[in-house]
Amino acid sequence: MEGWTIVNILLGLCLLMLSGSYAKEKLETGPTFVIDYENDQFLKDGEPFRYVSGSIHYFRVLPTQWRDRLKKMRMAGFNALQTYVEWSSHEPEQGMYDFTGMFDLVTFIKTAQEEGLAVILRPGPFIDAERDMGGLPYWLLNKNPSMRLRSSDPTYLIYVDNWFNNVLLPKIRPLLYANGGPIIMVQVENEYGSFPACDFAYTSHMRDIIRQGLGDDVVLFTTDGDGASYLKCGKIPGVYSTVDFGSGSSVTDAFAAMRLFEPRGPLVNSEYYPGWLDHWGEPHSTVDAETVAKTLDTMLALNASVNLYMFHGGTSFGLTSGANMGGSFQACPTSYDYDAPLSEAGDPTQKYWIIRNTTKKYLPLPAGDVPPASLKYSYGKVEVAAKGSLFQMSSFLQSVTQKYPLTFEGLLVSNGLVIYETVLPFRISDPARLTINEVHDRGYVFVDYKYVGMVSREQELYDLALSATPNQTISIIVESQGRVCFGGQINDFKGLTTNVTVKGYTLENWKMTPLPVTNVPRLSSVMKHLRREVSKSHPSPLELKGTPDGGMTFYEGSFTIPDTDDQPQDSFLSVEGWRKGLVWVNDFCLGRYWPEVGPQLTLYVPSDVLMKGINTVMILEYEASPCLVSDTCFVTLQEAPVIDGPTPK
Ligand code: NDJ
Repeated sequence: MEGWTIVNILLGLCLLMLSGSYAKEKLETGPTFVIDYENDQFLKDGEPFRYVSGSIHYFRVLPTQWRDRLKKMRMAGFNALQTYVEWSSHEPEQGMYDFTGMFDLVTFIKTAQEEGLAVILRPGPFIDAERDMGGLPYWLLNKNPSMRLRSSDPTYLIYVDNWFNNVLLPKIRPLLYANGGPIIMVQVENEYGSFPACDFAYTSHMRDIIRQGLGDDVVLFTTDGDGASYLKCGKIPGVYSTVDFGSGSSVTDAFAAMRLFEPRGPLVNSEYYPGWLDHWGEPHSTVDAETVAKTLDTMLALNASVNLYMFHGGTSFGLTSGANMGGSFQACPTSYDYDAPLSEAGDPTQKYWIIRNTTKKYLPLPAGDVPPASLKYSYGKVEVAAKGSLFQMSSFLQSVTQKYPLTFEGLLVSNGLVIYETVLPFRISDPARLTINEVHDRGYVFVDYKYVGMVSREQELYDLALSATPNQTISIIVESQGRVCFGGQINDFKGLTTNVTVKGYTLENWKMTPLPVTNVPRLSSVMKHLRREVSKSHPSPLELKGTPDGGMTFYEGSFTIPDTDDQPQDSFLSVEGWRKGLVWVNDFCLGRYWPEVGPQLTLYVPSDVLMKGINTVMILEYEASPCLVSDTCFVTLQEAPVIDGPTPK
């Protein structure tokens, strides 16, 4: 009996020790994600792994829609999500951080994990992505106007280091795969080889702070264009180099370029373009779905890992879209539909199904049905009425006076419009040449509040014939169309960036009044004053001191949503008949509109900005409203989007 007890105890002890060492081993190995150079593949928990991921930017989709979009991506057989982190969204003003609502990055990443997706994170700090200043905060240019962005300039790095070390990386670390989260890879900078600086001290610094903040258990990578000339400056020692390219490129050549820098390891296309970006005034970009699927198939057959940029583009709500510098300035529209597999409103397109058919050849499709497209509703015409002009509003706003004009950045204005005003101090010839060199980006010129013409960076029109007499007020309302987000000209100051001259004489003593269009609480409170003031005098749009056609004027109206179970639903706001401006629904800024040049003619109105009962629409029209003719002063909420409208020659 006694012997048995001893044996039992010994056996128990052995089991305990065994299970203890097993647990220890499990703890030591933990979840792992590494590059297997020998076999040209990734290893996830020791098993060969290849990802087919898609880009979805949390800052372009309302948080209530995140799960739906991620689920739809997972249901196409995709096993990973790729997203940028946008610094400017999280630190809109220096030292003021926002991780709430649409900027709740941690919840977005956790939602992806819950939906069965690994996460590939691209924290920048520069991201391009057709966002204002490529995602860098505008206020950097206030700190040091000659700051060398994306370089080892210490006046830049001080802010980057603070953002990464003290704010972002501590939030990311617990979400790494090794720590039980979904993040398997983290990108360093973004297509740095396309940036002229080629500052290796900067890219190694970025590598080092990310390593320090995240530890060794995460794969770091870079993404560059598919040519040796890009990879040359993009390559960072100790960081895995990948390439990006669309279906127009040769897969063989593109991966051959990658192999010049990574002779072994998995092949990766970090941005495979199923569509492409748009610019105002240029035809909507589309890419044939069958071609996209065919090239995807070719890459997957090579066991490459591929990220679709974008799987779902979403919307650059508010004033967040950026601009490119091609031959000249090219601003990006509000819609970021991108001709992606999920439309701007998150609906599976034909391209979705075609791509899913390709993915399923290589990765298992999860059980269940693909969530259906969301319901759309045509709420019809919404009548609006003029409420007051920008000039009237300016009397309730604070201004700054300086001898020479300040830029938006100098004034600490993130975006929107600034009214620049001066009094003509001398007699001029009739007409005289008014020169507004380097207006960024569009200037509407008024003499004694009467509109006299426009200057435009996009059209490279910088002067106009001015007829004015001494003591008349010259006002220039300057609009930012979005900061440059790609290439060497990202130090894109807005407003009047040089002096204004009349016949060569510099105009002095400028009063500058920023309009609070990016600050909803401030805008609402100023609108209250404006409504009260204007309602006293009942002016017609013509008397509102805007442009003769009712431009530079605010309009408001409302519509009612019935109290039924299936309401509210997604809708699209058509701005047909309007020229150029901004529109809000229930104080949510849908974005910029400019149907005059297209191709975007409607703005996406997600169901979540709507409510049962009364909903409000507010429009700030810069140029000309349809309201001078009776019965045409409205916008329309319709069921279908139009993002491929006609564009000028
Ligand atoms: O990394 C870039 C990504 O953020 C790469 N792209 C993408 C285009 O959608 C996106 O900006 C490029 N942009 S190459 C430059 C376009 C120039 C017209």
